Amino acid sequence: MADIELIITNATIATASDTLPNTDIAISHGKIFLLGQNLPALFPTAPTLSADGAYVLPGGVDSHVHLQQDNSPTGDTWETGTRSAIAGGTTTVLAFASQKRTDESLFPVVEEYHRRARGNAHCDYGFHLILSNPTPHILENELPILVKEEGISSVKLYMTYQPMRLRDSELLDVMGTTRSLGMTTMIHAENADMIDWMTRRLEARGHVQPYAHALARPNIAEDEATYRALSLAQLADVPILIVHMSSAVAAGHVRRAQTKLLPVHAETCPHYLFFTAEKLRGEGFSGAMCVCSPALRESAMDLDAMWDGLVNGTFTTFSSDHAPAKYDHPLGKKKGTETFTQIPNGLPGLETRMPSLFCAGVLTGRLSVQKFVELTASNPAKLYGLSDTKGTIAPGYDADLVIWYPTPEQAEAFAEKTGKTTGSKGMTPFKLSNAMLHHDIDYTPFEGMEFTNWPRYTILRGKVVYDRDGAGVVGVRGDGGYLKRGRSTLSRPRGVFVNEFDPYAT
Ligand code: DUC
Ligand code: ZN
Ligand code: ZN
Repeated sequence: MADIELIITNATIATASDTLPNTDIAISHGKIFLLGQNLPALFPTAPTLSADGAYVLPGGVDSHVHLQQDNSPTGDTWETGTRSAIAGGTTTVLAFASQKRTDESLFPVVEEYHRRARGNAHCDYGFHLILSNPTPHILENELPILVKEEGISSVKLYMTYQPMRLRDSELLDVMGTTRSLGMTTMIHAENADMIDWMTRRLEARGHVQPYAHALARPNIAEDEATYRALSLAQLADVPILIVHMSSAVAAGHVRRAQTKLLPVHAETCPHYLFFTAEKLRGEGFSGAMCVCSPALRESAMDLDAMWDGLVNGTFTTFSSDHAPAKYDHPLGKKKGTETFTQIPNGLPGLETRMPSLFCAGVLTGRLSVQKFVELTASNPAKLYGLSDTKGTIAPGYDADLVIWYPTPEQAEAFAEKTGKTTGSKGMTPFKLSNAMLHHDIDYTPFEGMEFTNWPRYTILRGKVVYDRDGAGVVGVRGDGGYLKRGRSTLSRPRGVFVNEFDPYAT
């Protein structure tokens, strides 16, 4: 008889493709063992957890997270960041191991990030590499080893930020290597020279307040770089993902490329759904809290375009880009009191990513629950080489699960159908305050926003790690383990070139 450690009963399971009502989930050795009905009768001694009338969805996979990077001394640590992840229904994070321009080898970089994360994570994790000095030695000799032995199957490349930006020829060289190694290539697409040119002029005329950040990084800088990144990827015949997209025109470039069947993916983030640049005009210096790149956009039309892109498939993933800095700290946001150029870029959002989209998307009917699962868990798992263990609810997969309280309607439907009442009549809507969150940051851009739901339980490989109405975070640091990843199962090079010349032919 199988060793069943937990049975979740009466779940309404949703995956990226289906909804299965009234299903029990039996978990053994941290994996989903069996889905079925009346499973407690089969395994009478197994402990049970009721999901009467509630959705049970795959644990979130947040594929764009910055933790404990050198350039963010006041941000979250691996412990505090992953603690906030599980409290928001995320059970896997993919964060960055970041190479500095002066680093001649990636091995010490990766080892250092292992040291920071090891034994400290509340959820499972993997690393993307940020490449800012892609020497021929690194491309030819080191990346193949990191893919094979460390299971690091993705890189992020920057087209902006002087310390990290790569020239077009460097981007092409890296793409040639990632193509041959089957790595997923993430691109931060903004035109560095446009931004620098605007920044110099703004500062020279005394525009140094947080709001000038948005003026310095107009939509056109994202439009141009996105189109260029797509063109470079087409030339190199390499699949790419444009990260943290924020504007309608740039998303249109992606959409058209996808229509031409180019293997192009894109990501957007919560802050580009909910906030405009008006946030940067907050009282005094408070606009600094919402300084991020790309900048929040002026027009609500861009926000609508991001929602449309989630629904119509332009965006493959929905990630937090959690890259916080404390507000009231001389090395945090306050570093930029003299001029916006010194404000660290980035916002906290790991904990609020899943609940914000669940409430404003699924519960309002704007997004199907299947699409929610696809964007927040299944697609990031597939794109980043975790498709055999994470991102769905099926026998053999890791038992990473989130139980969402039933809404009042779900509770009522359950009662009508079964004659039983659910444990909850549905959550009372509440206004979020930073004190409710589990990160180590002194603000949230979602302060005061109404939430109609929040994960009730988060389960990591069969273990309850978050119990919202009980003791809160009940997991411990070290629960999370390192994930060696494989290659993307979403796309691969097409073997189609822009003319008769195959640039990879030997
Ligand atoms: N933009 C990035 O590219 N990374 C971290 C934070 C941000 O705002
Ligand atoms: Zn970026
Ligand atoms: Zn980022």
